Amino acid sequence: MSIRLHGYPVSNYFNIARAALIEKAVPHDIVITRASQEPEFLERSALGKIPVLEGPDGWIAETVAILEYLDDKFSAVSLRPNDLGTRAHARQIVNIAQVYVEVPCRALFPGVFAAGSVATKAQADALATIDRAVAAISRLRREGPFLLGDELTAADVFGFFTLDIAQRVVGFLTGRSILDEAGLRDWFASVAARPSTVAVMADFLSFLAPYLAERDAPYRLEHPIDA
Ligand SMILES: N[C@@H](CCC(=O)N[C@@H](CS)C(=O)NCC(=O)O)C(=O)O
Repeated sequence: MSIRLHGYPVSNYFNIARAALIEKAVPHDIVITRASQEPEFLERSALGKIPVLEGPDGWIAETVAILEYLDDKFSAVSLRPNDLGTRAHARQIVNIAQVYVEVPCRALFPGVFAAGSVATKAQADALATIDRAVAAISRLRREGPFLLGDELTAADVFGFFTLDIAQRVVGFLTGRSILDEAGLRDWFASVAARPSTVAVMADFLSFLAPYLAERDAPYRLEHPIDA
């Protein structure tokens, strides 16, 4: 049975899983699906979230689980380094990116990617958590084009699509560039140039415009500090 990735190209998590499939050269199909709480979808994705992967071993949701499954199932190109210390650092960066960048950043989405707002204190707390996490990722970075040196790892794929969204959100709200402040711009450019990223970002941008219009969102694609 072939691999099918269900999700929507505006989703940073969907984009991570999709970029990993491309990097790993795993043949796959994309099924455009929105998150849903319908009973039928909850059978496939227990929280009703996207992405969810359909394959010979069943349905798998949660992006970290999808990435690890793909590396276990299709090991020819691995996004997990062989060196155990490096592997643990890659996992550490993925965790920091998800818990301390993506989650607080998502709390800011209502005032950026929708016509809502976020209380001043909640916004300040989220921004402080994001700043601390981006500084931590920068501190863990090693010399080379990728976060952990010369080899692309899951930390780069997860980090890129997480920091892309965070850069847009923080930039829109404050005018600051977290990539430049953390000295991560050259790393970001290395990952942005990969064919996997180019393909995934092309769909992200074309799906984002109608998504923003649908929600009457204040965010504009041509924001000056966007990558
Ligand atoms: N922890 C999940 C997060 C996935 C997630 O939040 N997906 C969003 C789209 S970017 C979603 O499905 N949101 C709908 C919802 O939360 O009900 C993962 O790693 O895949």
